[in-house]
Amino acid sequence: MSAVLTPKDFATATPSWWCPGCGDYGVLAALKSALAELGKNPKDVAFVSGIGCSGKITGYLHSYAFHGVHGRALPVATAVKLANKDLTVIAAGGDGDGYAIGAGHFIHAVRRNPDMTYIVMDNQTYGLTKGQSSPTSQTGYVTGTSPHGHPEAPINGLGVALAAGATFLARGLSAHPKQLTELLKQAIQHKGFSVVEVESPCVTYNKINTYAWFKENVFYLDDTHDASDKNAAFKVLMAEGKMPLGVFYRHDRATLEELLTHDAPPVARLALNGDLKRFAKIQNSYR
Ligand SMILES: Cc1ncc(C[n+]2csc(CCOP(=O)(O)OP(=O)(O)O)c2C)c(N)n1
Ligand code: SF4
Ligand SMILES: [Mg+2]
Repeated sequence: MSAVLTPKDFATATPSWWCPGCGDYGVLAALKSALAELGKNPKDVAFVSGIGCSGKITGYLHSYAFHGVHGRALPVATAVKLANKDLTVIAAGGDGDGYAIGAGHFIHAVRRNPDMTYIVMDNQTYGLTKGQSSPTSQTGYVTGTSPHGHPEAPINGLGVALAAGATFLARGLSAHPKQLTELLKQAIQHKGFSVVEVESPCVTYNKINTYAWFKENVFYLDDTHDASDKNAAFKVLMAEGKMPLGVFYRHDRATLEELLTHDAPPVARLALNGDLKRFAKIQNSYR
């Protein structure tokens, strides 16, 4: 591996299962660029994902990786961070993974503020299971399970996170690699829990939120937005109309690791020579 790392150093040989044109390719490319530009090494990165088309991303990024259970990426990633504080921990998953089945974990991870980055790959649908409605689907989205149109209003995931005590909130678009790389770099560098929601079109199932739709319906926050102002962040996140992109909020407070001050050795450094007889006895007591 060359001394100066490039995005290629973060590539795996795994053939992609994503459909041609899927927005998730843009997320992967931007993440590789961000890690290379930050001078990270694959051995210093642990990448955890949920289940979904989005969750496959861990297979395509050369790093330590755990492709886990639907909606459960964040507790796993938090444990990885607590056991190995020197690792750069990144978690990723879909809008269903993070805002539906994993919503409870999402709120509490935000509240606990472990130092890691969470990427919500938002395609406004359940891609892997063939295009059902998700918590971010637009009202009226017609799917196999909502033939008369999805009746619910979309959730405001970043607004929820701000209310839960978020310390870094951003939104990007997978079709804008330069801007997305910059957002991901800032998120990874932030000390605390960074949420980056990336609009990542599902070209196969979502015929509403297409690349053309995003072109017409997004705008970038300009210099007048003060990302240290929580009320300003709320205002811009709650506003009706076009979807804002950029960094909404940035705030410093103690991380989960800093608050856990006991001096137990990291789990990763414990010898695997436990008392197996005692372990069996404990297990048997629960039969
Ligand atoms: C516990 C559990 N419930 C349901 C499923 C079925 N399932 C797999 S992926 C998925 C939703 C995927 O949507 P999303 O998280 O938005 O990811 P995408 O495929 O759109 O990237 C569901 C419901 C599962 N694998 N595990
Ligand atoms: S089904 Fe949609 S989200 Fe899944 S790989 Fe294909 S385009 Fe991407
Ligand atoms: Mg999805």
